[in-house]
Amino acid sequence: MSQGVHFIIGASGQLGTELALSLVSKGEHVVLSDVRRPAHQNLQSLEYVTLDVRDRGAIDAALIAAEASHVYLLAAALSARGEGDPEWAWDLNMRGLLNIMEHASDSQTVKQVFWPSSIAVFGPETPAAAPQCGERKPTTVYGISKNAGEQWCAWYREHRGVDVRSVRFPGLIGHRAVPGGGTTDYAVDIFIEANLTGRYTCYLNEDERLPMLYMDDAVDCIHDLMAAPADRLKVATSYNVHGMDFTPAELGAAIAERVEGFTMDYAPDFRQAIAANWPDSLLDAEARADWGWSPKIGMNELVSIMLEAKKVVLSET
Ligand code: AKB
Repeated sequence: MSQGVHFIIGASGQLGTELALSLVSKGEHVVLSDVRRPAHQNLQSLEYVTLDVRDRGAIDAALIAAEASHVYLLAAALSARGEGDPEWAWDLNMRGLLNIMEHASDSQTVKQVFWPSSIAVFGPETPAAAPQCGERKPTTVYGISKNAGEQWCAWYREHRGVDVRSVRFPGLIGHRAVPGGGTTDYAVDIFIEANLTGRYTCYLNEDERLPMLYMDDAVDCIHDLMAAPADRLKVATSYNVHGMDFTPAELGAAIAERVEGFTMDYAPDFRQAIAANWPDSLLDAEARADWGWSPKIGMNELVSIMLEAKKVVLSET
């Protein structure tokens, strides 16, 4: 790995928690920041800074003090929550990104930035299996901000020499921290409820297929992309990365095979309309060719891992 200072913004969230745990396990120097302290017990003793990513002065001060070399900007308002407060979501997602890009443009210490985009950049006109260059007409505030963010990243790379790297994540499923505010969150909630109550009411239609990715593959994806030689990265915006895809009914059936008596019903809400505009799967040949993207976990292994790990989710978050 890099032997620098890895500064995670949004370190108390679902992906931030997992990335921090992984970097620590690799012996890296990690500094955490968020608007609330990390809940995971294994992160309690790490350096932590309370930071609002919209505050440029605070960003500059924290990154300089930490001598950050690698910045991971994971703080964001996700799709479902963003629709309830569009201006706040746009401000958080865009101001945060521009603050980091401006800082990185001027910094002598920041070498690389990671910023996640999302399947939310796609829209109803994108083919069900979304190509790397598929039509991007997002329908949510979150998707609009990710789409604009992809172009901003390309601009800062081209005009200011910022080494910013990015992928379009599908729904992320892990057991060391819970998600919040996303449309794909059902695929984590279902495991918690399967273990607690043996039943789950899904807010999406039973046949709403979405792309998903197991968290360890997502974290490896970040490590691999950050380690890739810059001259191998041909995509100017964000790389499609695909792990698996399934419908709520397929996931429920796989859980029912392992949890006796598990039942599921459906009460679709506003999140169904968001999901309906997203692709079923992502075509990720460019990520595979350019930097060796190769996920390991499919749906059946995921179900086994998540059911096995139930106590971790409930006790550590
Ligand atoms: C969401 O559901 O908003 C996120 C995403 C797909 O980016 N998980």
